[in-house]
Amino acid sequence: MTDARAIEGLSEADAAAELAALAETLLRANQDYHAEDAPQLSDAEYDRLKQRNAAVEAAFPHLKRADSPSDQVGAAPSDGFSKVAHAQRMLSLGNAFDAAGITEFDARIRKYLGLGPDAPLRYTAEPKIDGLSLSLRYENGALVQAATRGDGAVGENVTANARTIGDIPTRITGAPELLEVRGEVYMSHADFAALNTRQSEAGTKTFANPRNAAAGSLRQLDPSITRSRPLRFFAYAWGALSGPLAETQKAAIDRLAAFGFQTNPLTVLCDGPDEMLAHYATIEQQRASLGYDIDGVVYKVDDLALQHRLGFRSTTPRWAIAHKFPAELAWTRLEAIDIQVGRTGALSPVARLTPVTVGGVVVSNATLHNEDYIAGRDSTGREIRDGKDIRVGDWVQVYRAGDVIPKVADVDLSKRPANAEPYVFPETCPECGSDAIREEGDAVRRCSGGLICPAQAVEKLKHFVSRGAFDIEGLGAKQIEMFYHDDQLPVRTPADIFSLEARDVRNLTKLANRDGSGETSARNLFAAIKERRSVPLGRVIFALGIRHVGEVAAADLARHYGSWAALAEAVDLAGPAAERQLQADRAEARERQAAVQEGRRARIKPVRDAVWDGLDPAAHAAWADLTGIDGIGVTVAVALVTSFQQAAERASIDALVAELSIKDAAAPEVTGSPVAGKTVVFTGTLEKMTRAEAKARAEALGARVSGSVSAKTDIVIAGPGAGSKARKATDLGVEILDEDGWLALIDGA
Ligand code: D41
Repeated sequence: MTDARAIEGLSEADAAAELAALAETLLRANQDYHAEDAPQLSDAEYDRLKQRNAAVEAAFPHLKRADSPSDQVGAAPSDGFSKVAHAQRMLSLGNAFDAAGITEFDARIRKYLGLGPDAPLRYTAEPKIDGLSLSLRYENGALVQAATRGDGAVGENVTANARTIGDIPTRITGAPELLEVRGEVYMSHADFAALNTRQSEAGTKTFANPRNAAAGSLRQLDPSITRSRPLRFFAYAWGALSGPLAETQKAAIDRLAAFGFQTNPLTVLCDGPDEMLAHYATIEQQRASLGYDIDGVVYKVDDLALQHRLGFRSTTPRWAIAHKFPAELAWTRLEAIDIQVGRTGALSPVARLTPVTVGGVVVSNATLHNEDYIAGRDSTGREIRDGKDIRVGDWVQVYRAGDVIPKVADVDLSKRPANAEPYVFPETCPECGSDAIREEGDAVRRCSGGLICPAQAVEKLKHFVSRGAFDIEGLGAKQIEMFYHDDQLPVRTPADIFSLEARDVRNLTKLANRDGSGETSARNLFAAIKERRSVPLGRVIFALGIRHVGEVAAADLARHYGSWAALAEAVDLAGPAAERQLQADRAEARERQAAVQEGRRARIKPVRDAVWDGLDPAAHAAWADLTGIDGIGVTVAVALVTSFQQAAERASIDALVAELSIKDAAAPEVTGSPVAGKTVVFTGTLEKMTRAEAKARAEALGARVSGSVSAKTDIVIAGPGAGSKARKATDLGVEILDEDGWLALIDGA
């Protein structure tokens, strides 16, 4: 069974039996290795069995098991849950905070779908339960797996615990063969109060709020403890499916109810923003008497075919939004203002407060944003809080909305101590002493020390190992601090993480005096690091911690360039152009000022264009291509290119890349797509769908959509009014299609 070719001729029954045996052996091996600290298999044998398992699964995909070793992306550590990859990503929800946010949501959807303001469009509206989301996998009606959301792609396996929850059926009838049900685990107010009473009588930990209690109860290693906790579950969505549930959201939810799930009784259909807002008001009125915490209302497009057309952007569906309830407030004393230095050098003032309960959570720190905010001004110099500044000793209002960091919102001057002094914002970095500089037009003062500044270096490393970035098990913020300051085995740059094991010739990592870690945790750490040597491109880009390059921009860049080599080449080529861009911005500012002084109209375009004269055309093209990526503005592009040009930064990036095997940004799994991997450009007017939908559809079929035509372009889709881009395509000999030609090409794909 060592030879993958032996799969030819393997019967289905034998394959199923072999997968069962492999699952048992490999899961056992994981246990031995990570938990029991007594490996029974050699690494080579383990790898061989894992490959065999993957080969059999590839030949018989329908036989893949719910507990397949391929999905065990991180082995169960002795002190945690095993990880499972969600068959379909668990998305998150975009937020709106007021009525305008909801009318904009509706307008955005209509625009995307090309619907006029009067075309009928229905939504569901339901309370947003304040619990934690869970995905339940049913195969042939049997509950086979329950996983927490985790980072959306990978969650924790809490199957044994989920089985103890009364609202979660272990068997359902009439459902598709494969069904992933998604919903929220929560605790009622009454059950929460009773639990806390029991806990305090037993002298054990009490919980701050029902949400924490639910999370703490679900994440118990001993399922009998979870069983003793009064958890509940509302179903509100689904993931992977072997057959459709219904044609509308509401009907699909009703089917989940028919399978035996609890669904929220306050779910209604609405004909547009007016009805949605009316239902929001109704739910808000009932909030206090519901008996469980909710933090807003969720709206979803009802028609599932439209949901499908709308799709999602990065991690949030375009067809749903959460309308959050207003934040909660409390007053307390400001005891001190501390300055924290972030990974991009930003000096952030943090309020240290006399602890106060805001909406069930004790708050002792809050953000003060920046120096203008403390002084009572916004970024344009206008007054905020009627110009009241904030001083140490003041009585301040703390504001908390959902999970976001609490902020100091207001100050009560009548309670200001007589000796309170205006706050003086530091002009040097409190961590490294370098000048802290505030650029024109930037609200933030930044440490100029770069990687010399320990705070910046540490924060960059923490970002590097965080969720969404490298997410290395056993290497969190605390361990990073420790390793950063370690003289014998220092980790000062991301590359140092990957050379840790090789450098650790004296087995320092295992010494018990390091945070109590012993042999096992050292080995687990090295295994976790090794596992991350192979990473998807988007994660690497995000992990670099470049200013303005968040997860969404990183994903956009990865999709556009496809490989690290292509990205690095383009960014290097674009180098000289970024400098011109900054010059052009400065030239424009000068021209505007001069025009005001001379009492004439500013001539922006010629002034800006002049700056680009004589630039290497390749640099110009690379810059146009980069800034033409949808979602990548000039700000992101400048930040990206300049960070690659800074010597210390670049050395750190190159050293890291040398340690990694970076996985190309895989085109989405699309079989039979005629445009997978192709670079396409839309230009001119499209008549059958909006530009946004065309782009999303092309990307879903594995194409890269670019904003500018170059030799790398495969197809230009030119509608009426197409101009220079179509001409350029002709010059370069790039294939040009009209909209119908494009639709015919992708038809049925
Ligand atoms: O009640 C909720 N907390 C709730 C959460 C809900 N009623 N519906 C939701 N729908 C979704 C999508 C549209 C992405 C399926 C959600 C969530 N998501 C959600 N909760 C936490 C992250 C995402």
